[in-house]
Amino acid sequence: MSNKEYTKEELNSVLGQFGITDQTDVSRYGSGHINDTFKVETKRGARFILQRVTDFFDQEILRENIIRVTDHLKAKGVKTLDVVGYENPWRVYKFLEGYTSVDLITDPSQATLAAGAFAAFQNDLADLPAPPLKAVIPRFHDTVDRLRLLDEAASADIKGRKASVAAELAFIDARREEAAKIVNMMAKGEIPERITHNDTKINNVMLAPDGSSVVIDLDTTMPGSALYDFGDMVRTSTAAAAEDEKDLSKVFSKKEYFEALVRGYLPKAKFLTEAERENLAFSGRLITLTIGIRFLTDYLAGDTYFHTAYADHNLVRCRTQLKMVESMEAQAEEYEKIVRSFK
Ligand code: ADP
Ligand code: GN1
Ligand code: MG
Repeated sequence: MSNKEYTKEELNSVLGQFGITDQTDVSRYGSGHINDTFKVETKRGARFILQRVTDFFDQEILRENIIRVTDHLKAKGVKTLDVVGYENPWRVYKFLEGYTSVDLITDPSQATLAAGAFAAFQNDLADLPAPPLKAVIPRFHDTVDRLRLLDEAASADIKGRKASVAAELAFIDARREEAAKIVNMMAKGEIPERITHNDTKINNVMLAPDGSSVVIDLDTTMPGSALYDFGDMVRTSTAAAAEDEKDLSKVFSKKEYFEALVRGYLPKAKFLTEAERENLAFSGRLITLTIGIRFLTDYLAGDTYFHTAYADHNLVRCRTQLKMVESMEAQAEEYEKIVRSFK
């Protein structure tokens, strides 16, 4: 879906609902694929993030989850998103001054910091009082269900694109069995369900020069697996090139960054069970394949879910994900060894 256009009047009227009337500039911000995000500058100098939440989420559940999670973290003295106001489908956060997010890591220390931040996030939410957070998008990381949705989109083929993605479909088909591994282990109780972030891509953590960090984009914080969180860090933090790089020769997973991630994650993720630790390296391949499946599904279904900037953007993204899977498969033994070396 291309970014929706809003008139100045619409945005001013929304800001008015939140008591903000002295804005000097409201402009598109960040590179998130889901929500419509704006940076708001004001006369008094205060800055805000205004977001229009996607209609794909259950809005009421989302609002409740965000408020519970941010309140819980704040009560613990953990820096988190500061909610100025929340009126579905819009919300305003204070702008996190002094922090930046990156789409691509340029130094391994960023991977170490990000991994530590996401591990701490899981720790900090482990004692969130009952009831459990509800699922904003049910079966979000359920790879088996994601394959079912891909099959549906391929059979319907509403855009007539299926024939052109035969190679991508074959790549995915060859991995169907292993794609079910974690879903099956969770169903059998061999991998525990925890409160997890579920969208740990590198631009969802804001970093400051002094090494402090704030985990953002809390929309998918809900019951999940620590493996999916670690896996998405591997997908995005070990990437040598952008998620939409067209030159696939530039796309691979960097071992040095994988090691930096494990170094940041394991010391703070003492909660992991043996079965979780054993699947950390695998989880990178799995979640990368899953996101590849999701990009391809959206491409076949006519690009309705992820924001796209051009016609085959989702296909380009799918191809980088499959290339990343190949690269991680080629380094699987080395990645396993790195995880074991931190015991
Ligand atoms: P999406 O769900 O679409 O990815 P995000 O909540 O991740 O939306 O926001 C998109 C981007 O906006 C982030 O990657 C980050 O760069 C920036 N951002 C979000 N919240 C804040 C904030 N409170 N302060 C500063 N920047 C922010
Ligand atoms: C989306 O919202 P954003 O851009 O941080 C998506 C993730 C995908 C990611 C792929 C709620 O993340 O699941 O992994 O794009 N978020 C949602 O880049 O679907
Ligand atoms: Mg985001």
